[in-house]
Amino acid sequence: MTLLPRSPAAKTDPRSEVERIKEASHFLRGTIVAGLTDADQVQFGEDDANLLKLHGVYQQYDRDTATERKQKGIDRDFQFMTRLRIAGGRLTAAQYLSCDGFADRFGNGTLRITTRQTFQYHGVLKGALKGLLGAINAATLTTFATCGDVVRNVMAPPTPVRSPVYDTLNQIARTLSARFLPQTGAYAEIWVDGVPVPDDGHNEEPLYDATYLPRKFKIGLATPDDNSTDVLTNDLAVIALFDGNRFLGANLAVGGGLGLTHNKAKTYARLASPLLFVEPEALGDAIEAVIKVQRDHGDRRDRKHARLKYLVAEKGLAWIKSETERHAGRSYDAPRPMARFRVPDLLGWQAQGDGRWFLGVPVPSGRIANQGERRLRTALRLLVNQFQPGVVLTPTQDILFTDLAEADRAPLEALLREHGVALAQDLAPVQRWGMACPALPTCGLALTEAERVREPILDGILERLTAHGLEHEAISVRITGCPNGCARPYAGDIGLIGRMAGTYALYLGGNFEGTRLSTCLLDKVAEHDIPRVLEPLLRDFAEHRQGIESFGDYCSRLGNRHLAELVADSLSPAMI
Ligand code: SRM
Ligand code: SF4
Repeated sequence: MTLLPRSPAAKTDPRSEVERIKEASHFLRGTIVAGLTDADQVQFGEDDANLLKLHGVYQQYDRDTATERKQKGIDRDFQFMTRLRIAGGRLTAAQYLSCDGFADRFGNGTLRITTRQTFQYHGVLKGALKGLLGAINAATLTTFATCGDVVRNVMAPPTPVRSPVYDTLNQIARTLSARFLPQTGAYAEIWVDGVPVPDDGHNEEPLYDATYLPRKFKIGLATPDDNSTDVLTNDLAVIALFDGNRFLGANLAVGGGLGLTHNKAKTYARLASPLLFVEPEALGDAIEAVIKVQRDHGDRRDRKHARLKYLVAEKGLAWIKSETERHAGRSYDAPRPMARFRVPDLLGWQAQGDGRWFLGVPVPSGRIANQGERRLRTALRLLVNQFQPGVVLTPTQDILFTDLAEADRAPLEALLREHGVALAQDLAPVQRWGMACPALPTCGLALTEAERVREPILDGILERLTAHGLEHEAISVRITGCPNGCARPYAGDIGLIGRMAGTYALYLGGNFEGTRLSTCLLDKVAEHDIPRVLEPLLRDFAEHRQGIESFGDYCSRLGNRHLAELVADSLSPAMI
């Protein structure tokens, strides 16, 4: 890939290269249009590849074939991942069917539900990008600002129970998502044939300015009764408080984020800390004020130190609050006391509260695909076509179909079964709650497999659980191909985090409610050793757990020293 020569001024600029690229891009235009029309190149130059992220497009290559191609002297097989923006994961039936159709027309024939409640396409070729993004926009959806240094897809509890509480949460998610969308005309110009805006120095971004934010900025919503979003892992967590159905306002918590680098203590996972309470009508302004604090003070020199979490940890909450108040021009109350977080299980059939039903269908690793006898993608397309349900994508990479009548239940279930789709009741809890990121072959940062080994790893753990009568235990295992934490592995009971080919760091002791992070017990466990290493812990848990404590709570209570003693006999020196 070509890297533009740096200007003399850039040599003395302490900011990261990405800052220069954003600033020079004329509000995200760069030379993307020229790159798109250059039929001789199957990829974009490095600067445009960086800018494309803000348009929701990631330049990738097929890592499965890269070595062989290199040996043959052929360049990598470049292709693109494209991510949608779907606030709170809500889609209409028509939008779902459009998205499904695009997978064949433009992608690799699969749709992937992400851990932030949206869809990704993989395997899109450069020549198909314009068609795909145009079609997505025609379906009243967008890919704009789903990657890069901006406010990302806003998460909200997927629970489709019909109540003023969930209506309010979804309304807030949609409003925030729209409010913090970049204002530049670049996206419309490039992908939906908008009218080009001349570069006359006009600032198209009143909030973000020419260099946007120092880093990605994630917002999630929850209530104490429903933390399906793992809300405290976001840069900014909005915890809405209700008195019955009356929205009282929200506690804002700041500085969550999971990405870290193995063995680099300066990088770490962190849960958001409560900052302030804000009334309903002032919520958007308070959030904007926090974004401005990060915009102005986040580290623009070192991208590994640029998330809001480092600012919060280093400057302290009092400083963040006073800067937020300065931007908002008012003071805020301290956060209000909250009940303990809970996380509902949304899979299977459940009443919606208005006489209708919703069905939660498990989607392993979020991959909606036809694989052998399991024709999940076909089944879901037929289901949506026939029953016209509402569709909700969940933070656990599953899918909910809403607004179904009692009479729909039997034929709908029969349709899924005819296509070999496993329903919630066919799976053990450990299989239902397991998550994995895409990792190989698409993710350029993957050190190991994740999605492709999820099933064998969970099967191995389930075997050991069953041996100790724990097969009905709700344990969440989260697997990632590197320590960036895309499947939130530090927030579950068991985190398996790619270390180097075939080996994983074992993290234990997070909790289901998302209020405690796990810690690293073992540094390098080979994939095939994972069930064997967990065995003594599961045995001890079955024998000595206190009351109904969860596996994560048990591990946290024992602490790493005690856990290490328990696993000592099953270790080889390489694992420690
Ligand atoms: Fe992520 C980068 C996939 C949720 C932390 N993430 C990536 C990239 C784009 C790789 C890259 O930069 O080249 C991955 C694309 C892989 C592929 O082939 O599709 C990728 N992240 C994903 C998804 C698809 C994983 C999934 O299993 O669904 C999730 C898409 C969410 C979305 O719809 O927007 C996804 N990523 C997350 C989460 C979880 C969350 O947000 O709830 C995290 C941890 C929370 C956080 O942000 O701290 C996460 N992704 C990262 C990081 C580490 C950021 C950091 O602060 O260090 C990176 C690397 C980076 O940004 O430099 C990353
Ligand atoms: Fe890629 Fe790492 Fe994220 Fe997995 S956790 S998708 S390997 S960046």
